[in-house]
Amino acid sequence: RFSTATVFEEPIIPPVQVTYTQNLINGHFVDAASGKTFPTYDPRTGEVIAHVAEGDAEDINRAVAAARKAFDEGPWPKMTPYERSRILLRFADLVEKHSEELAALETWDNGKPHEQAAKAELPMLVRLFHYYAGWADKIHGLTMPADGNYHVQTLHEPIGVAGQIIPWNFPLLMFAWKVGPALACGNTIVLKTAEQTPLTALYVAKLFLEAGLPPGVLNIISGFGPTAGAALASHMDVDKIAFTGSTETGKIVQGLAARSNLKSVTLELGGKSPFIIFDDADIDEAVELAHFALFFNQGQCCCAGSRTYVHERIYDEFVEKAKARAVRRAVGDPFKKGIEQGPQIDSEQFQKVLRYIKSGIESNATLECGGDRIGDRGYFVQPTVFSNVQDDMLIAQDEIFGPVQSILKFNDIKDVIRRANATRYGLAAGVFTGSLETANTMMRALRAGTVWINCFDVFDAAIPFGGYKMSGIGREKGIYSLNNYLQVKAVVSPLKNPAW
Ligand code: TXE
Repeated sequence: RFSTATVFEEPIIPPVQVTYTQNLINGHFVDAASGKTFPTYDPRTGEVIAHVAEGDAEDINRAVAAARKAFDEGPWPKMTPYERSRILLRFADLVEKHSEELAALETWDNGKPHEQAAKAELPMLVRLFHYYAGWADKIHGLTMPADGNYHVQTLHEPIGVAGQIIPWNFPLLMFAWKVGPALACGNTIVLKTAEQTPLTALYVAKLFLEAGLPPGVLNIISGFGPTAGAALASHMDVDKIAFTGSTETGKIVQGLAARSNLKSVTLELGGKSPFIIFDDADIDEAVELAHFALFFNQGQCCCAGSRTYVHERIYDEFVEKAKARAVRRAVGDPFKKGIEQGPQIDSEQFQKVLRYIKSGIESNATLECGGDRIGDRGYFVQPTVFSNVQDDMLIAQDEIFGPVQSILKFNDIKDVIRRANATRYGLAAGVFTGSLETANTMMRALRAGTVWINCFDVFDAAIPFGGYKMSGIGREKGIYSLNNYLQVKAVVSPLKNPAW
């Protein structure tokens, strides 16, 4: 039933080579202080792609020292905003020029469909840096009237050294969401990539150097969370930490920040986003959108529509069609044209997804299709659909982060609002309806950082993204993301001659 044939063929050789595997510190690619390396794997086969430098606390120290110097002594924060903007634009042009290699490297390291990387993610990467280049010279404070004879103004200044920890599901886009605003605002950076996907950030960091970014402004460390990541979050010379990943690790990062120097923290964490389909919806469109909302990127999206609520009047028809769509999903070598779904990122995530599928079966949800791995190597999972899912089942509560759709039934708008909001998460929500009134009610009632009406996963450089509740703190992208990387200084001086 699934397009398994492709999975068993010899994997397509990626049209790219691995060039950069060392850490980038102060403008130079260097080995880890310990001399250690760790392997990064091809999720199609589980085979090693390359060994990369394994950064730990000492490498973080060195990178932070470089970033500190680049911030305190310049030239970065002292350059004119226009000069900074030009470097960001030159970088975006270089990314565009190297899009093919970058898309191939992203697919190789991550397993996502190459068409998705090449046609959607690389253009978005370029777009994001154009967007932030546009902000660089438009950041400024205010003047305000105050009681008494005073001239009052605010300066919007960079925070300093930003520590950034990113996940593996969108390695390049997560890089852009973090690095773009931090640089536009004049900060310097130490970024730790996810241990599963270290390759593309190193490649684009080289492009940044080519674009004229001064040494020490952007430092990239490959390495693991409890060592390199924890060292960054607890470093006394880091002024701000931005993290994307699981809610559990987000709590650790916030704790480390609090226990060290109280650096400011922004977090983009997990989700269990509802996608709610009313009975006035076009069923075929709703099925396709709900399928996309969940299965996109192998289900490895923090905002995945992972609780599909369907009105009881259209429930049976919806389930039949959702199942048919999942069975048709083209799974296989992500380098192959037309493939919609590649492997999960690694063995740990693969096992986690299979465990949740087992839990769904054991809790008596109806397994409509899928439920198992595909093939006997790599981390391919059958597109899986459960119906008759109840709110208290684990598969309706936890973030599965895989190609597993849970379809729940509702019959009343008040009831579905309550159930949709009854979660510790609040990242995103989707609503599908033909009624303006229903849409208006839902967009206000849902407690989530994004509400998509009759669409899902619409991302744009200008649209803010972030979570309510345990899905995070702060917003990335758009004008709101600048707040994460700026502090406000109030400047007050007496007016000697108020008549002027
Ligand atoms: O996440 P972690 P993992 C969710 C998803 C997934 C689960 C586990 O449900 O199944 O998290 O994935 C670094 N101090 N999301 O284990 O641990 C780590 O090295 C400092 C949602 O990959 O949160 C990596 O760079 N840093 C999500 C980053 O944190 C630490 C994206 C994310 O890893 C650390 C990914 C520590 N003690 C997973 N421990 C989303 N919101 O998009 C780990 N890290």
